[in-house]
Amino acid sequence: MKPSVPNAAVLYRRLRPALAVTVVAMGAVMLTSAPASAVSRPAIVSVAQDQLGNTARNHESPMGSGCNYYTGYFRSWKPATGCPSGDGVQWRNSDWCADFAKYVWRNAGVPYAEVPEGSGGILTGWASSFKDYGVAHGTWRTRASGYLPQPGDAVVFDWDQSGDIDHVGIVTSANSSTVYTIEGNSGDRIKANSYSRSNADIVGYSAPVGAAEVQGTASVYGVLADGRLTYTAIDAATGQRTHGAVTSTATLGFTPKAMATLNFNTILVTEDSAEGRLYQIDVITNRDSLVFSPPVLLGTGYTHELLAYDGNTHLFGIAGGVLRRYTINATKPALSNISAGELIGGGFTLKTLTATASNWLLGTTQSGQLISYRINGVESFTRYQLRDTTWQVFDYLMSPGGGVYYGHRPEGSMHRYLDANPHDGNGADVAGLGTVDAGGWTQTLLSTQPATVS
Ligand SMILES: [Ca+2]
Ligand SMILES: [Ca+2]
Ligand SMILES: [Ca+2]
Repeated sequence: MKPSVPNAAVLYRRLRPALAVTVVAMGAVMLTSAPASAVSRPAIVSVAQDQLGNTARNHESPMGSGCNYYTGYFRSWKPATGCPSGDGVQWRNSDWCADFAKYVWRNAGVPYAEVPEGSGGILTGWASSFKDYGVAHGTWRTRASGYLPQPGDAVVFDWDQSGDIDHVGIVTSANSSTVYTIEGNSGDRIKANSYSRSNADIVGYSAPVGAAEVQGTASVYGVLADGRLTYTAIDAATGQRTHGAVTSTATLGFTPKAMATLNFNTILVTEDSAEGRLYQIDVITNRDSLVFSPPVLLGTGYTHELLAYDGNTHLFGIAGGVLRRYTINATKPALSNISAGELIGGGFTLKTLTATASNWLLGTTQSGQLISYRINGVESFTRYQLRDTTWQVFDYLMSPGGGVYYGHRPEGSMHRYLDANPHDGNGADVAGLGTVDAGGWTQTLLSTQPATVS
C-alpha cells in the first residue's frame, strides 16, 4: 500500500534509479537555500508520462464528475461527494489541470513545487498560478517572444483569449512548429495533446527553476563534397540556426578525412591519404561568406579516421581503433606546437567522436551505442555506455559543451539533444529536443568548436 502522500524521492527512484541520490541531495539543499543543482527536465516528462499511463487515476471517476486523484492529493477541503478513494487518496471534485501539473512538478523535484499554498507556495489549484511561478522566479516566457518551449515547462492557455488563464499543461517536447503536451482535465482525463506554437490560445511558458538551461552559440564548420568549407551558428538555448550556412568559394584542394575545430577561426583537417597529411586552416572571416588562407601542411602520419579537440589543449585522434591524445600549445599551431601522441588505449572502434569537456569524449558505434569516456591519462580511461541502441543513425555527433549534442544524419537533418549532466556516466538524462533542421546539412564532414556552450 502506498502512503497517502508519496515521498518524492521514492517515486523518483522508481522512475530513474541512478538519479535518486541526486534528487535526495537536492532536497536537502532546498531546506536551507535556493537550489543550485539542476532539476532534470526528462524526469519531469517521465512523471507526466507515468501518470498518463496510470489507468487507475488518469481520468475522472465517474467520468465527467470532476472527481479526480490530483485534487484529492493536495486539498482536503474540496468537495468529495460522489467521489471514490484510490491510491490512498480521497478523490475530490474540481477543475484539476493545475493540480495535475503541480503533482508532476512536485514529484519530479521541481524547486518550490513542494511548498503548500497555505505556507507561501505560489502554485495552487489555479492554472494562472503557473504563470505567477514563472514571473516570480524569472522563468516566464510569452508565446509571442518566440521562446522554444522545453520539456518539463508548464504551458498556460487562455481558451477564450479573455486575458485570464484557463488551463495549464506540461510540455513534453517541441520543434519549430509544434508543441507537445500532457495535460490533466483534458476531456476529463490526462491526455497527450499537440498545438501549433503560434496558436493564440497559448499565453506562454514557465520553466521550472533550476532546470538545465544552456547558453551560448555552437559554431559548426563543415566541408561540402566539392571541397568548399561551410560555417553555421546555432543558438544552443533555442536550437535555432542563427547564421549560415555560409560557404567559401575556394576549395580545400585535397580530399579531407577528419576535422577538428580548434577555435573560432582555426581548423585542423587531415587528408584522406596513406601519408596522413595534417593541415591547419586559418579562417579569415565567416560572416557573409567563408574566406580562408590556403591550408598549411603541418606534418604527416596523422592517419586518423576521427579527430576531436576538447577546448583545453587536447586533440584526440583515433586511427585503427587506437586513441591518442596530442597536446597543442598554440592558437595557430605549427607542427612544433603539437606534442607526440600519447597512447590512451585501443578498442575505440567508433563511428563518431566529439569532446564534451576537457578530457571528456563522446562517441557512437556502428551498432548504435552512445558512449562517453573520461580520459585519465596515458593508457587510462573510463568508459560509460550511455545508450545501447539507435545512435548509429548519425554520421556526425558534435558537442559545443553544456551537455548539448548535435547528431547529423546522412540525409541532411540535424538533431538536438541535451544531457542534463553530461559527466555522470549516465544516459537516462539525455533528452531529444527535436531538430535544428529537417534537412539541408549536406556537408560530408562536420565539426563544432568546443566549449562555447555552458
Ligand atoms: Ca480566459
Ligand atoms: Ca473535468
Ligand atoms: Ca548524463
